[in-house]
Amino acid sequence: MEGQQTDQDFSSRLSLDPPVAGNPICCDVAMRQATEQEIEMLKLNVPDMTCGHCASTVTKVVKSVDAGAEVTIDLPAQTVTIASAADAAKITAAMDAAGYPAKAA
Ligand SMILES: [Cu+2]
Repeated sequence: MEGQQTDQDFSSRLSLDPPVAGNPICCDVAMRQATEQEIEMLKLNVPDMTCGHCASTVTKVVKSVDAGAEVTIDLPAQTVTIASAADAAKITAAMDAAGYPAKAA
């Protein structure tokens, strides 16, 4: 019977799709909004970055501006590649203040 079939489909769909504890809809929306922000790739030349300690300081400085930033450091080339939704000027200003002036690579 057609009605019965529909009921079965509905209940099996429910059992396959339980509500996920700790992951309410509101968080899902927040996540989606975060990923929809414009992520810009920023490649900077940081001549004062000379060792691993500098590299970790630079990473911390960038992450203090945008905790979600992806920071890739090429120490021999003294470049930092940053994927961030934050304003590039804010990032370079923070690096400057920390003693690591940067310019576009
Ligand atoms: Cu250093």
